[in-house]
Amino acid sequence: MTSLEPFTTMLDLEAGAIEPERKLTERRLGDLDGLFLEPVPAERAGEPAYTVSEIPAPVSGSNLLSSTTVLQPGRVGREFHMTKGHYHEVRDRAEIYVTLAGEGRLVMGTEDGRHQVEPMRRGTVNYVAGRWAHRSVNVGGEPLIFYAVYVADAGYDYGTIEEEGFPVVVLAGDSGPEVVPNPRYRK
Ligand code: PAN
Ligand code: ZN
Repeated sequence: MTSLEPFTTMLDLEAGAIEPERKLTERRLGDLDGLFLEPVPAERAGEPAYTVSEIPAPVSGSNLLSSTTVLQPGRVGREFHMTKGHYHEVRDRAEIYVTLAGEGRLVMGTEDGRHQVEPMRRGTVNYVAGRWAHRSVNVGGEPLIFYAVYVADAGYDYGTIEEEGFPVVVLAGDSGPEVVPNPRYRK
């Protein structure tokens, strides 16, 4: 068993920044090519999409990892900016998302084809149950910022979502965001 000494980190509740910053992952729109219904235009490949700033802990089923995600607003075609989305590699590992700013939708799906979409806005606490793949979608005009806490050995399975997608996608409609069946969903 890997245990830690107690420690404290500052989280900027407005900007999501973690102080001191330890592990920052940056994703650009080009990293998401193939996940949107439309290809990411070559001239937009370098556009920042989101950052994930993690509070590290040794990988084990008894430690907790946490991170803030800052997801920039925008669209590719009619589809809102989103994270790659993943199942946890250890399928039954759950997670909690606390939204600090912005407006989003948390799109979730199971391996047997069910889906659920939950709101994200300042103050929402989304419980992502084990075995549910999850993707955050920024449907607003400001960065969507949320703090996530998860079992440290959860891991990431991105490949299944890259191959199959989620059962639904979130598109900009005439009167706001619309959740519609994913025409490219492959089960
Ligand atoms: C989150 C996500 C983060 C970025 O910390 O990893 O929002 O999304 P992708 O990992 O799908 O690119 C989380 O769900 N961790 O388990
Ligand atoms: Zn996760």
